[in-house]
Amino acid sequence: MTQTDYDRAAAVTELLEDRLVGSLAGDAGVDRRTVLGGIGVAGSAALGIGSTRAGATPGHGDGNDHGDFGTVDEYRGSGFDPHEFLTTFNTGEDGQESVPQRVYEEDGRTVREFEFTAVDTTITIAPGVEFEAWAFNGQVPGPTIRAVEGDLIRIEFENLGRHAHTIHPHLRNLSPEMDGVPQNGPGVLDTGESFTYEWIARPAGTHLYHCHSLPLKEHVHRGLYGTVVVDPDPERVAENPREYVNYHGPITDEFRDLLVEEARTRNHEHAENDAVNEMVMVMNSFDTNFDGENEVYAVNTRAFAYGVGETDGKGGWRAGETKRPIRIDGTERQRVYLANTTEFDFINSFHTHSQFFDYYDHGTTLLPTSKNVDTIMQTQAQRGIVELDYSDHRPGLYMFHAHQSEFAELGWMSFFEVI
Ligand SMILES: [Cu+2]
Repeated sequence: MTQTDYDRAAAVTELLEDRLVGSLAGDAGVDRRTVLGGIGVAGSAALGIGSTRAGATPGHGDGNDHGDFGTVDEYRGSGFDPHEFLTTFNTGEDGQESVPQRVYEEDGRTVREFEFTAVDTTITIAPGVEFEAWAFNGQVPGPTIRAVEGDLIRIEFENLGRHAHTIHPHLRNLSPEMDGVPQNGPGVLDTGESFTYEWIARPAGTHLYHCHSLPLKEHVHRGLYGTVVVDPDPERVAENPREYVNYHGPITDEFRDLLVEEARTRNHEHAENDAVNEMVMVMNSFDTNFDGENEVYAVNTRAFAYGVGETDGKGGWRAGETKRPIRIDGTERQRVYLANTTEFDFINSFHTHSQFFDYYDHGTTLLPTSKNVDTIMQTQAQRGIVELDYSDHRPGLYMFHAHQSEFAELGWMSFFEVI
């Protein structure tokens, strides 16, 4: 890849980003200095507060009478980094500082315990463009939880936001009180209230959690969502191989071994997993003027975060450059845990240039549900696993993006940099 190619990619990214930021001029939360002067300084959140609160009021079912208990300023500038988020899995043993967590045995079962809060906060979704979010642990998307099939996920949840929230898991959960909906168990949790959710991690796959308070679309769109990655247990796969395949033929010993081997590569406690480069991509969107349509689209919140910024053309990025492609080792297998939390649009998509990939819908099978495709779509809350192999590609930049052209131009456009 030559200097020119990087320069061109940077120019395209910059053009799209400038156009996006320009198009938001006048919307809530946009820093006018950035719009007018092109200065990449985030600020002026105050511009957005009045109008976004007004936008939150109509039809609001969970009350807004808790005064100013909220923690608007607490997490501002916490420096959410889409690149860091991409590869951070909270397993109880390892994860983010903003997520207190621990792992221990209880009644013969592994418990992975996390402390979650819901807070009102301000997040940056493009240079100078801020969004008044409701967020788990101050970040959008919320922390990625990772467990092994059969583990107990225990979440001590405290609502520090101004609105009533819940955590609803997309897992096979047998206890109605743990479903995180208004009509069961604790129902919605008002400001200052706490509840401990317990879910068995099952089935294996890529799943979601999100707030289920009403109005639902606002509680989701404001940022209260995240993913739960459940790693398959190779021993269980050996005993119940049928549950992990979309295949009706005979299961030979060889086939069983193949499935067990695949399960090991998916399980973070097995050495085979180290050979796979794993990433979490949450496709999300933001309605910055609260008109019921999205103005900004992204993977992991920041528009064009994985675009091309200023480079030295030799594989080095300018110091402090937050916009950069996802650098991958071409010899490694690439695995993307992909989820769609886009509100207001029914479908989002994932398209790779110069590459075809395997896709595992919901990640619940160990055989691909789509093989050799370059585009897949996900409806709201759908998720899956994308597996990519760039081992025969020449080093350089390979674009991937939503193949709704509009989404790509409004932020959901990225590059892999194969090295
Ligand atoms: Cu909520």
